[in-house]
Parts: sequence; structure tokens; C-alpha cells
Amino acid sequence: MKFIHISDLHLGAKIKKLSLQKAKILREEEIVSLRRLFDYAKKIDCEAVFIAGDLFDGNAYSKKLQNSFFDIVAKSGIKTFYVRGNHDEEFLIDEVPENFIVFDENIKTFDFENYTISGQEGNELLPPIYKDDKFHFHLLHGDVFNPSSNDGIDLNAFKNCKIDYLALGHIHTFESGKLGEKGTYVYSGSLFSHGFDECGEKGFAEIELENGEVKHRFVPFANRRFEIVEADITGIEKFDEIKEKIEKALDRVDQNWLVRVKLTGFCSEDCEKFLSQLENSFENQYFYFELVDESRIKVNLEKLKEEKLSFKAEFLKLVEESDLSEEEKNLVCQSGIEALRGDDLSV
Ligand SMILES: [Mn+2]
Repeated sequence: MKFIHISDLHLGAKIKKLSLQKAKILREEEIVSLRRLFDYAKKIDCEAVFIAGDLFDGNAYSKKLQNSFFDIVAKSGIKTFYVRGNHDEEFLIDEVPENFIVFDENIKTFDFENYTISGQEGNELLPPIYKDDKFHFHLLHGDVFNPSSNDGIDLNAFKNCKIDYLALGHIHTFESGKLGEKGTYVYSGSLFSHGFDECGEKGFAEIELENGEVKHRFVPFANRRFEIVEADITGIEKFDEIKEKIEKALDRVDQNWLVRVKLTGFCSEDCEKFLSQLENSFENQYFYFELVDESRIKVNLEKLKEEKLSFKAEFLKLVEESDLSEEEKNLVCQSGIEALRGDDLSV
């Protein structure tokens, strides 16, 4: 007997960095992915799908998007249980399909032959009370790692109530841990990501229940992902060499991904960091590409000290004569010169 647990789809979320055209491609792909997910659920004869909140993002999305989603759910015929998240608002449509069950602020339990499914929306959460020895699924949306935060969930309150599988949403990466003696809490992570703050593989949790034994696993699902890679250009001066370094950093990056390359390290003032040229050479190879320069210019302190009538040279001399340790002197010199030059400080 199999179940699928997803969360944090944030359907309709704006993706700020992308052009309108690319954002539209992503939005359309998300609906196609959802169709693929429910097709997969049917293929594995899935008993029920759990959506642990943040299904839609606010209310600034189209009715068409919501219709497409509910059309997929209705056609699948699979029981789909949903608890609202902090980003969910009232649906734009009046009626949801019959097989789409919404939990509200009052805790509620649905009873099936071998298992029960319960859930509750909001912040005033109560532990469920079960009257049988069946397998117990419970759905919540919130943060178990910060119980005192606004969206916090105190796991202690759920430790002894015989929940077997606590299906959670809110945290966008797959995580799981023990709940009480026999139970597990699981974050499925977001089904697809919408920015560089949620890099890496995205997907869902698949649960298998057999003779009272339960197994769950993360199933990578999203075609696209956001990825940040670093290219350290310390000591590199020439444009072609920097390009090569970036190519190397992009070694394992798929062309369908959305990628940010971060230049790091120290280079000289003469370094050929032609950023727009570099960006041009890569941007057509990936669905989205951006280059962020976080490398620093190496300050040649010895050379600066020799400058005549120079504020920088006088500053360096003052530091040298101070009682600071060698390490502290270095740090003060480096950041002082950067500040005098108007650079961002590296320390
Ligand atoms: Mn949330």
C-alpha cells in the first residue's frame, strides 16, 4: 500500500529573476509535472496523496492555474488530503473536487480499513486521539525546529499520541526524524523550487505500508533546479583562464538548471574580469545563468607604502607603528585600504 506526500508547491509564485517568457515556461512545466506526479501515483496504485500546505502562493495567480490543478486531482480519482499552509489563501473557485479533502482548524480524522488520516490547520494544534491500532497519518504545516516561532510546532505535544507518520510542510528540504517511540515526522521538501534560496534536488516522499511495517523514501522529481557554484579565481589574470575556471565549476551542471556562478578568491587589479563578456559566453548554455563577482582585489601593501604624499601610505605607516599583533595589523591594513578605495569590505 503506497502513499505520496508532497508540500510547498507554491503554485503561481513569482520568480523575480526570470523574464516573463521563461517564468511562463516554468509555470506551464509545473502543471505538466503535477500531471506526471498524479500519473505516477496511479501507476503505483497510490492509496492517497498528502499535500502538507503551501499549495498555492497567496492569491495573485490565475483561476486557470487553479482549474488546471483541480482538474488533474479530479481526473486521477485519488483521495487527496490537504492542510493549508501560511502562504495559502481561500481558493478562487467555489467548489473543489470530491476526492480533494481540506482540513480546517478543527482536528478531524478519516477512517479507512488499515489506516487513518487526520490533520489540522493553523497554530492552535491539538494532538489527535485515536481509538484503534491502525496506522495513523497526521498532516500539519509548520516549523518543528523552531517551536516558539510564528509557524512553530512543538513536537513534544505529539510524541505520545501514536502518530505513525507525521506529514509536514513548510521546510523546503527533505528531512525526517523520530517521533515518540514508533513514529516518524517527515518533511517532503518542496516539489519544485522558485529561487536560489532553495537549491538542489526537489521531489516528494513515497511511503510504503506493508503488514504494519512502514518505509519512506525521497523521490527526486523536479526536472529543473537552482544551483550555485563557486569559481575561485585567486591568482588568475587572463580572461580565457577565468572562463576555463568557470567551465570547470559548471562541470556537473545540467543545461536545464538555473545556475549562479560566484567568483571568489583574490586577484590583482589588472585581472581581466570582463564580467559581461563572461556572462555572454555562458548564458545561452543554460535555462538561466547569472554571474556574481565576490572576488576581491589583492592589495599590494608593500607597493602602497612606497607612495609619496599618499593618504594610504600614511595610514599604513600608522598601523605599522601601532601595538597591534602582526595578524591584526594585516587585517586592519587590508580592510582600511579597501575602505579607502570604496570597495566592499572582505572582512
Ligand atoms: Mn509555509
